[in-house]
Amino acid sequence: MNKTLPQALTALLLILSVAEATAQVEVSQPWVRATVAQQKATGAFFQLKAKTDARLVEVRSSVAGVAEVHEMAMDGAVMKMRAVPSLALPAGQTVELKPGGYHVMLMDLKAPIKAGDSVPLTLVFEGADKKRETLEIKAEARQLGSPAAPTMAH
Ligand SMILES: [Cu+2]
Repeated sequence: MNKTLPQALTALLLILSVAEATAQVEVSQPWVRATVAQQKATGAFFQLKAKTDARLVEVRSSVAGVAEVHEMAMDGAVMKMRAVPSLALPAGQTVELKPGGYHVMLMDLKAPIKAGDSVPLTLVFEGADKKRETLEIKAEARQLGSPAAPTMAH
């Protein structure tokens, strides 16, 4: 009897610490740029903060056939974007995905994304120990800028 309670407590603490360990990366302010008719690609943006060194290695969404992490880079005088295999998330540092910077490209959209829509995103993170963690989030679609604004070219 004397032994079982501490054992139960130890087991409980273990469960609690495991539960805490699963939330390694915090996602805040997720949003997706709403699209206009015929637009087949758009960007998803959010802030990431990892407790320990991690990487964003994969993004999926049921609204898009393809989802990639992109970076913007100057190619001569032209700003271009390209896919990156993963995005480093140094421990404790906020990494912002935003227009003009890193972003998640949602391509091959199955339907237009209207302002106010809730867009499901699945983010896969990999820790320094190679363990993977999957996070499901919802990003609100927002209309930014005019529809006539040039769309990002790939
Ligand atoms: Cu892009």
